[in-house]
Amino acid sequence: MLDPRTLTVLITGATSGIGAATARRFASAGARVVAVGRRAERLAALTAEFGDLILPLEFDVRDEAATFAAIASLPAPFDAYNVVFANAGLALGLEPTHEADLDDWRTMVETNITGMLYTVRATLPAMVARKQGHLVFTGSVAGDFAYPGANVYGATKAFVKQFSLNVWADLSGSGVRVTNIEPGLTETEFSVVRFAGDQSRAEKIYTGVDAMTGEDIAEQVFFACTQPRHVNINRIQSMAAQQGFAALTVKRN
Ligand code: NDP
Ligand code: 8X3
Repeated sequence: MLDPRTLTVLITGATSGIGAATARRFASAGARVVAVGRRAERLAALTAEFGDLILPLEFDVRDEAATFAAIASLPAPFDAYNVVFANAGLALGLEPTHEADLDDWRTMVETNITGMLYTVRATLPAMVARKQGHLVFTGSVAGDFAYPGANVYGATKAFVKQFSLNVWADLSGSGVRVTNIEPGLTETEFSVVRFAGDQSRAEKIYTGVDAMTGEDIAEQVFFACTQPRHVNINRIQSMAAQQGFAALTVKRN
């Protein structure tokens, strides 16, 4: 196992849910963490908790110039990051394709795909040059399995899945590893965001089911990143134990 104290982990979406839990998991184990998000007060809380192990970095992943400038501004020793967790993302709405909001679609594509690509392009060259690193993505079961209302969200996660495999095709043998984490139902702020702040609708998603937590997923990221350097974990797909596959539907006359 790799000593986590040798890791400097850059995490997008570190202000909430899976990213925040992952920041805490690594910092608790003595790793340095570059914590990225837009909500500065959440980043400040992480810094207050872990002190010098955290470097807060505030930018919107959809902003290409801000992303590149923020990464270029990293001071030593945080500039020697050797794990990048491209995790920031969101779902908006659950309407069928013919009723979905075009602005919601645009925001999901710009965050989950385009923003993720900016993060990768801004960080990866340095890890390749150092011949050491690890690129971790947050995909989703929604990238593999269809469900009503997932239309563009699920498609963005299918992009993440195939992109991660293609990046690995480029990088195997380079010293930089690639992993796609593909969670199912995980209780975070995800549903509050999906339903535009409607707390009671969000709560219903997790009612009567023991959903996974951000901490559960953080443990998977930690596992993948602390494997010995000769091991690459390509994908980790997980579901809540009460979750399953929907049967193929038949809409009868
Ligand atoms: P949360 O809503 O709790 O966290 C989302 C994080 O993404 C926040 O830290 C938010 O930070 C950040 N973020 C969103 N948009 C931007 C942006 N434009 N710029 C920078 N940061 C941004 O949800 P989760 O923790 O659940 O989501 C994390 C990832 O996990 C997402 O990619 C999601 O699709 C994926 N996922 C979630 C599952 C679930 O059931 N919860 C299951 C499978 C995958 P801030 O608002 O401060 O900028
Ligand atoms: C989040 C999981 O099933 O809500 O990616 O789409 S799901």
